[in-house]
Amino acid sequence: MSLRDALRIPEHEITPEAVYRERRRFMAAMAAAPMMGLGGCVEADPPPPVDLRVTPAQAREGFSTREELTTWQDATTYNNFYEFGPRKEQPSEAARTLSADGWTVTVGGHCAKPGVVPLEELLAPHEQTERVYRLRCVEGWSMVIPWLGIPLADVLKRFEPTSRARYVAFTTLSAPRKMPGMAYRTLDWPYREGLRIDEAMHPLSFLATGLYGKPLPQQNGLPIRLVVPWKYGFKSIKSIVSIDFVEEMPFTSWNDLQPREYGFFSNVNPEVDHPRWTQKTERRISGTGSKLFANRIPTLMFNGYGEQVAGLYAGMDLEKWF
Ligand SMILES: Nc1nc2c(c(=O)[nH]1)N[C@H]1C(S)=C(S)[C@@H](COP(=O)(O)O)O[C@H]1N2
Ligand SMILES: [Mo]
Repeated sequence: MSLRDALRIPEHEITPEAVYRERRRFMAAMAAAPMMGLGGCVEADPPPPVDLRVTPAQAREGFSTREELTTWQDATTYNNFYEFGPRKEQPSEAARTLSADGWTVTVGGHCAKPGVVPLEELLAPHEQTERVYRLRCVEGWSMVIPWLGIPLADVLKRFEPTSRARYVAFTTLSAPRKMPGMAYRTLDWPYREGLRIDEAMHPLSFLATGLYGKPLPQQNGLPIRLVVPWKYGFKSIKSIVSIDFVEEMPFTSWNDLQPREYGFFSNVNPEVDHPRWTQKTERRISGTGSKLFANRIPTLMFNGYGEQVAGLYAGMDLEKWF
């Protein structure tokens, strides 16, 4: 089976970048664009999730944006994927060592249907849809990318998590011989990330299989990665090989490296600065201009997805739980 078959990307949804741009210029012309601390700790448990209801209409509002897209070129050559090295150009310049062939995802923990699932089987029951999301890196740059994929909740529900599943932990492939950056002890490999169960089940949380209608290139997290658009980019873990339903807040790589800099939640928040970078503004990498002179724009609370997600954190002190 070809990767395209495995990913079930419908041919008519493969839109060349030029067509995307045209379509979006048209949309922009049709409608006036709607404008859209430190000291946290992980020893204690955060308040339990509230019962958030997101209406389908509210959710759909978050599924796209009229902002100018980041080019395919920039989205696939300016990457953070430390397993291929710490510099932005390294992931795209690395040898093409990863392949989706034979890829499996191990699902375990508190769920009724754990198992080792071949990628094709994981994706087969689901329709691929497109989401145009902002992605905001904690380093202060951001992109707008048309992703292809599946709502994360749809995939997770198939494994029937039990009531003890309060968090979901994700792990990236660990293949030191294929991933030269793993020779550096930048992080405690394998790369690991996690979400609270209600965050993982939120309609905006997305399991991406592609961008710009094409399967994910290696540097963007082939063959599946998370996109959690209201959180800093590092929560959007790439090249996932395992998913675990757990009771306790899981280990996460960046939080482990520097807990004062990287909180477990890491919701985009212009009011809580990172010790080394302001989070009040961001350098938007979009369009065909130079990355270096990219527009500086204000960063929005929850990356502009507050209407959809703020309710998840009702009553939580966001300086403590940053
Ligand atoms: N496994 C893994 N996932 C990762 C990273 C990484 O180094 N390793 N970097 C993260 C960071 S810091 C960001 S900003 C995004 C970047 O995603 P993109 O390169 O597709 O834009 O991926 C995230 N996912
Ligand atoms: Mo990032």
